Amino acid sequence: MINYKDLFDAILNEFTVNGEVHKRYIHTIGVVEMALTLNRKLKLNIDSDKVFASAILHDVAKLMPKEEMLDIIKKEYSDLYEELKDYPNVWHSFVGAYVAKTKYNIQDKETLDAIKYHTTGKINMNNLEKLIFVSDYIEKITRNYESMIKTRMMAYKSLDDALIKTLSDTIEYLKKEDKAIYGLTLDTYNYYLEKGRCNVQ
Ligand code: DGI
Ligand code: FE
Ligand code: FE
Repeated sequence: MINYKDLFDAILNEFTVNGEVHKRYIHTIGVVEMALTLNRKLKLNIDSDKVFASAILHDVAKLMPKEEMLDIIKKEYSDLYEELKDYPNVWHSFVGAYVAKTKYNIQDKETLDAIKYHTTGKINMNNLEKLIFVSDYIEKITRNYESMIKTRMMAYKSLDDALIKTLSDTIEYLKKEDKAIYGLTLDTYNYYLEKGRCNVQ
């Protein structure tokens, strides 16, 4: 059973730094709002406790010091350490799943996986994973660039179309910024490149 108020309070506390509420908090509230809205509008029928918990906790590790994150990856994801170590932007999603489990007692595997893969995606995502991945990109409070507004309009009609657009925009952005693309992000992109793949569960 998820206690909504406890999680709201906890995340406000996570994202309050030196007495100031960090922008990450309002981004998180935006993701909660978007994920619950899309779940309803698209009639995905995903358990709302899972949607709420994965949305509110998706960036829970975002402000954790990098050394602390790397320590957790070394211990908890030792098999991924070598490949993950050069991709600090990706760490918070893996570490976030660990924090959700150990600090916030989330036991549901689907919720934990939606957090774990919210940055990279993965092949063969379920609807909850797709929902959190897309909502993270198009939430209304802090993501208001023109290209995202287009993706948002798309998402109100088709989660799969929005997923492909989110993936291609992310890859484009990383290329433009000359950033190395993590293997799992590329695998996800390649997997979903052919639109037909989206409906394979
Ligand atoms: O945590 P958020 O800012 O809400 O969003 P996010 O978790 O999707 O992504 C965080 C950052 O990670 C964003 O600047 C894009 C970057 N990122 C996503 N995939 C990859 C990546 N960076 C690298 N280097 N490689 C990736 O594959
Ligand atoms: Fe994130
Ligand atoms: Fe986010």
